[in-house]
Amino acid sequence: MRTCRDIATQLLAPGKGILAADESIGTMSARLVKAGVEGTAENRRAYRELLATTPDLADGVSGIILCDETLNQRCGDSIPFAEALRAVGILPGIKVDTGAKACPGLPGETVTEGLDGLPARLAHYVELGARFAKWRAVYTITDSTPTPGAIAVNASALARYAAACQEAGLVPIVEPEVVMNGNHSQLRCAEITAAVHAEVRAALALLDVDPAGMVLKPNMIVEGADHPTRAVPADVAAVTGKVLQAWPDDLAGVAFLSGGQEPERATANLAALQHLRTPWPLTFSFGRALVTPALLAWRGHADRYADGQAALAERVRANAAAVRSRTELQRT
Ligand code: 5MM
Repeated sequence: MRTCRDIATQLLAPGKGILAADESIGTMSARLVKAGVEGTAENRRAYRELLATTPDLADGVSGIILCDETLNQRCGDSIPFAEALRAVGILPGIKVDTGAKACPGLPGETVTEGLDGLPARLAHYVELGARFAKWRAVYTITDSTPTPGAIAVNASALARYAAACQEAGLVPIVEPEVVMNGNHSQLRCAEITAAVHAEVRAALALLDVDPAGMVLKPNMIVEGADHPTRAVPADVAAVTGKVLQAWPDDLAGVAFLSGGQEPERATANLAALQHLRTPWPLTFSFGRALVTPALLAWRGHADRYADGQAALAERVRANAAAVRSRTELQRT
């Protein structure tokens, strides 16, 4: 358990966050194609190499979440990705779920799969150099969802994943994501997220998952993407803080997902969250809010490689600065 606690401490190093670059092959290919780049294994590898080799990335990034494909690929000069990251002081992580799949008995809802054979896969990922893992459960808000059944089965799977990770010496990132799709209010997002978290906490406790050896990756509490008004950062922080306060004091830390917010809004909300007095650090584990500007600046052009890296560096700098502001705020 000591190992997980130590790794979690490194992941949550002051002033740093986590880069989620673990899009599945289908998602990554679709995003490349949308940016005008062919969705091939080599282009997915080249794009991840662009991200991972961004100069001074370790100044603001403690860990990068990869997918299975990338963990088995090499940076251009033949070094496996995990080794290349560790050489620059970044912890390699691995997404170990196999995706949100239609849940039998719950029409229109999903359960995240990947538990079959998980201990053996985790042992293999440790051999490949991974030090932490990620599993994402997905909850969609409609008038009738998420149902208690979807909340229960996903919590159970998250807990079994987290317990297996800690037994394997990998820090589990536990990601229950209430997605922004829909026109729901911020209040409804808060109610649903609180219910989801309560079930996840209970499931983790039943399997004796050590809070100090895990990272919670929640959504910020915002209104649905189609809602007519937008909560300002101070409100997002206040409501998110209320939902999070039920987590135990010895939780290693909270690393938010960006969830489809524009990059600047995610950063502004992250900065506002630093005003909360919480027993755990609050940082970022953004995917799209960090990498979309980089992909759009690069678009597969060799002569725009540095532009892509500069775009990522700028988003990392802004989010790391937001997180660092906590130290100053807590001194006052
Ligand atoms: C990077 O995207 C991750 C994997 O997505 P798929 O398996 O669906 O392709 C995703 O889990 C991501 O880590 C989180 O949603 C956080 O990313 P955002 O973009 O919400 O910050």
